[in-house]
Amino acid sequence: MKITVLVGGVGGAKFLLGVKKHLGLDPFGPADPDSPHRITAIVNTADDIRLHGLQICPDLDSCLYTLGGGADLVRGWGREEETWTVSAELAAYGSEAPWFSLGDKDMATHIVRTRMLDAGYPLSAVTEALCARWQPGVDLLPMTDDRVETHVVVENPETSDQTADAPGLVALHFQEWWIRYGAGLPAMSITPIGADKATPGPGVMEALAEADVILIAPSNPVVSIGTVLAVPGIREGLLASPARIIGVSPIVGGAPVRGHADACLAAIGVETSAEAVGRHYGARSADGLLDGWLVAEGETAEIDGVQVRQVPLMMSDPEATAAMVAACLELADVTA
Ligand code: FO1
Repeated sequence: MKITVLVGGVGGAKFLLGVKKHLGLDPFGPADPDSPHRITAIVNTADDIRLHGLQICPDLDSCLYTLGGGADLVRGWGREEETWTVSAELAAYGSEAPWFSLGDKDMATHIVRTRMLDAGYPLSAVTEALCARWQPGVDLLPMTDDRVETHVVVENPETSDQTADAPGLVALHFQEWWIRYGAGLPAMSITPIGADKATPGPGVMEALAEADVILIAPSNPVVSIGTVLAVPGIREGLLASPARIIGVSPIVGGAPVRGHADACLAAIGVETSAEAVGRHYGARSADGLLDGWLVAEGETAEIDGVQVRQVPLMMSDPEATAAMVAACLELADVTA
């Protein structure tokens, strides 16, 4: 069976653990060469940021480390048993973005990636090289090899007294809005800069066309899934695929399970509920994406043209997540 999954960072990586588990793979181990199954993740790259001369790809790295068994699953990003010596030294020098903590082990990934990018390798080739070490057990495909960067327009938080009466607006890199300000500044707009000129990365369109089922992970609908869909061609590739498309709600009990999806949804005028996000993705029969939509137990969602199922949605461990994946495949009427 070929399963293609659209993913962001933390939530997407945890969801992929469940996909591996459901297909009988060790969630934290390499692919089984004898397995008849193939998992392809189309990963958001619009969170990427260049800092200290290094290209950092948070969502790709969350997948790499989590699926390769090197992630700190409690913190949700970065490496396990991490130290922060270099980051502290950078801050001591007054270097840029001290609010963005870079672990010492994590730094090695960014140095290797940046050297390869500067040597002219596309992000997809770089990711393949990093996967040779980490063996994530799934094909990790950047949504595009082109530069796409989510920026958020907010009221200028740095108003000085002479601009107090007209603070004006400022565009922050997504990471600054997300980390430094905890997504606490109301976003006037959230834009994946460069998406309109980007093309799908190598293997992306094939992964959509050849899938037996396409899953939309419980990632941030705006800055993870929305940005993947913003790459011209990807939405069309989903709709043209013979595979059924099943999404999993990232909202449980009217709140994001993790992160600040509510602040992102507010920015695009979508209510923070499983039903509203399902309607936002839309029914495939009505120019949307979904054939099926998983919501948490006890929740309801009326979405014309979309089959909705209530299942436990807490990804507390790979087994629990595997049960969610099983529910997705059942809804898609495919069996592993
Ligand atoms: N998230 C934080 O909340 N604080 C950080 O200092 C931070 C640093 C960081 C460094 C590398 C990396 O790959 C991810 C990092 N993240 C941090 C998480 C990151 O903001 C998120 O993983 C995604 O970009 C949002 O889903």
